[in-house]
Amino acid sequence: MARCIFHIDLDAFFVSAEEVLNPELKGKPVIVGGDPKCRGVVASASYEARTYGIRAGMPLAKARCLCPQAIFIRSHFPLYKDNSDKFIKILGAFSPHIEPLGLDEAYLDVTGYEEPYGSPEKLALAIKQRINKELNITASVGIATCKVIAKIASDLSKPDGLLEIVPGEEQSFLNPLPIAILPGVGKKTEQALNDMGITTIRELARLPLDTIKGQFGATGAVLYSYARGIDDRKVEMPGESKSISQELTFVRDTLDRKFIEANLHSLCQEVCQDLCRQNKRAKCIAIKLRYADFKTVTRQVTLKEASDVTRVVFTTTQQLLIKALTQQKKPVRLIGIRISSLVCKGKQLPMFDSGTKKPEHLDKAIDKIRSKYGSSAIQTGNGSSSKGNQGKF
Ligand code: TTP
Ligand code: MG
Repeated sequence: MARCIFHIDLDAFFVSAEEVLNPELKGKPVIVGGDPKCRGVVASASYEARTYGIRAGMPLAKARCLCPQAIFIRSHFPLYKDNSDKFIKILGAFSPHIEPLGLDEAYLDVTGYEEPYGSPEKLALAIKQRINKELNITASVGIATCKVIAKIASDLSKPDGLLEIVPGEEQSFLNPLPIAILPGVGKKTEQALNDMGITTIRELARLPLDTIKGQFGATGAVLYSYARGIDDRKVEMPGESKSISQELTFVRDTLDRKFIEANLHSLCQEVCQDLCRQNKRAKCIAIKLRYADFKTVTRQVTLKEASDVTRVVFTTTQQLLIKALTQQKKPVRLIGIRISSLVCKGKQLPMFDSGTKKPEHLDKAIDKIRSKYGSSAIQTGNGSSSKGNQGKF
């Protein structure tokens, strides 16, 4: 039996969440990402802003050049997380087979669950309406027999769209589309395919498996299937994260060690909070430094015992930082931290003496306060002067 897969993606998510709080923003070119005088990038652009050519990932300064009247807003992650949790909960009411991706999109396998609604389209409309009613945000839905086509369909239907590719129509839907629309075709692959004279999925689908595999290896085999509308991947909860990372670009390149350390401490707090939420400890700790000339170095150590204690993680990264700064005396543009080799915490280890437990208790108390009142609600001594644009390692 053919499967019925939905891909559901909220429209201009960060901007939409801001518009709910401030309806005056509606209908205007709005950009979430931060102050255009700073060096961040566009996280989300309203559809009005997109008419000026503004896209996610574009430097804010460039966005301002393209649309000087645009309204720029800083990101508010607790707000987006809250909306995201509600979004996933709504989807779970329609089918238990859910695969969230990022904050604002998910696959839903609704095979069999569409029957009470009369058709997949009617079920999709019910989901869209519920999201709109509860979150006041529009969503776009792609319906198909597999994930890759459902994803492309929802992308093409945006905003506030609904596009169903009925069984048997997969190839004719894909044929005229540009290759760049296929997941897995990045800039390099696109260029390599263009060099082979291939610009549409129809042309890609004509390539023999050996040719495409010879050129792109395992990715080639996947593209071969996708170009034919073949994708057997199940809708399933993603595996647990193997690492956690955070990074920060400073507003100005800096040599000020105390300032870098204070920001490093904030990043350590954030990753340790994430660790605690996942009930894990980390053994491997790494820092990343990008200098003003964009040269990037990483330094890593493995702890004797896995930890989720901010103080332990910070002290370790601080030592790595001092070593790196002593080796290269150049202004720093970006600092990042990544913790990996994550192990499940299980029950409390009996070996801890009360002195070791104290920082752990402190972390937990801080974590509780922050999850209730936001991450700026409480700071410890080191982390009071974060200035920059935060993202992933
Ligand atoms: P997307 O769903 O890719 O984008 P979007 O929801 O803003 O717009 P669309 O209508 O096209 O779906 O990403 C979801 C959110 O993730 C987005 O609102 C902000 C965040 N994000 C970033 O922070 N950086 C990025 O480069 C991208 C693509 C998204
Ligand atoms: Mg979206």
